[in-house]
Amino acid sequence: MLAANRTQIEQLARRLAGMRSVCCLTGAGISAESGVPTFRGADGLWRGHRAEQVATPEAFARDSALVWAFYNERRQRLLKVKPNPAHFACARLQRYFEHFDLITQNVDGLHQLAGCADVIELHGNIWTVRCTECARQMHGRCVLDGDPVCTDCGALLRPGVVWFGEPLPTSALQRAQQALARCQAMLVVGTSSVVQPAASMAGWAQQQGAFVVEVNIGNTPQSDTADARLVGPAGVIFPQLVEALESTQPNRGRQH
Ligand code: BV8
Ligand code: ZN
Repeated sequence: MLAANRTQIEQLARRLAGMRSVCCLTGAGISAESGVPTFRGADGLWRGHRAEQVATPEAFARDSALVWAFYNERRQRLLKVKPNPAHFACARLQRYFEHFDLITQNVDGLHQLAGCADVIELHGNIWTVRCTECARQMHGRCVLDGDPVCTDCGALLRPGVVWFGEPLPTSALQRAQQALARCQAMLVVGTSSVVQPAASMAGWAQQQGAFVVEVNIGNTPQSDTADARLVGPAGVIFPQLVEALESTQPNRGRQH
């Protein structure tokens, strides 16, 4: 598979340059160059467990200490990582287009650290915890000790992420659907396109006429249906795409 070349990137930039509304769906691959392990890549196992086995309500009911160990280890690692050029390129795209909706499956908060606003977090955020009994919710970039309990009611706290088998937050899903309905192009970046309902979103966008571009280092179930593909690491390709866009119409940028 040939890596994307400059000509492909410039061709795509010319096509996107005149658009007003673009959306972007990101997955674990966009954080890979920050040193964050992906879910299904070679580094996707945690102590022999797959995420699907640990990131479930059943696993938490069965062994909350094991699940908290999984999340605390990820928190520990995430405290040390920084956004990479792909995250910063997303923030520049948000300033370039009149409407640029960023939808992410990631829970690492790196898009926000890179300056992206109004990030639509389909699967929640690893820095949020919520009470298993009352409505208490807290957010903080730190590692928690053991099984953390609620300061209001004393019940066990859980990670504020969406586990397998749990519905996505209604507000995030509605915002994503609005973004998909209005976008003229959709960039699908660094996702294996296997987790539902995120994996169906590019098809929804395409049905209403959006031009779908996949940015990935490999093949996915999405690859054959995408209208264009840029093969290679997002941290290399995305900044090149932004530079090509900005050189086609340098004075673009949303009027804040
Ligand atoms: C739900 C939070 C319904 C936790 C995560 C059909 C329809 C509907 C549901 C299902 C269905 N079939 C099965 C289901 C259930 C399930 C599902 O989809 N299972 C899969 C495994 C088949 N879906 C759900 O349970 C969802 N809920 O549908 O609810 C419902 C309704 C009402 C009432 C009850 C239930 C909830 C899913 C959310 C799960 N939570 N995360 C946590 O993070 O701890 S999902 C998890 O996977 C992460 O969020 C991750 O982002 C996401 C997707 O993975 P990817 O991001 O794509 O990462 P992956 O490693 O797979 O791939 C990385 C890609 O990057 C690769 O392609 C690689 O080539 C590429 N790459 C690597 N490096 C780079 C790169 N690309 C570019 N540059 C690089 N440098
Ligand atoms: Zn509580």
